[in-house]
Amino acid sequence: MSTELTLYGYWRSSAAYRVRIALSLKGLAYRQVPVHLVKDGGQQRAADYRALNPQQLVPLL
Ligand SMILES: N[C@@H](CCC(=O)N[C@@H](CS)C(=O)NCC(=O)O)C(=O)O
Repeated sequence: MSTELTLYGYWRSSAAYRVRIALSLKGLAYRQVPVHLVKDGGQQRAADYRALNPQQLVPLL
């Protein structure tokens, strides 16, 4: 069984950076989806992201 990991993050987010480090140390492949925390008033507040993560924070794995 294989699971595709998706990391929603922002390049300046230290919390997302820590998850990238952990995934790298584990050797896990993942795809990244950028969530811009400033653009458009913060894409973490957009309805489509809020549906994925009601906390409206990155990272989301
Ligand atoms: N305890 C959370 C912290 C997540 C967090 O604070 N993320 C910040 C970026 S580092 C964020 O999404 N901020 C967006 C906002 O406050 O609207 C975690 O470790 O995942």
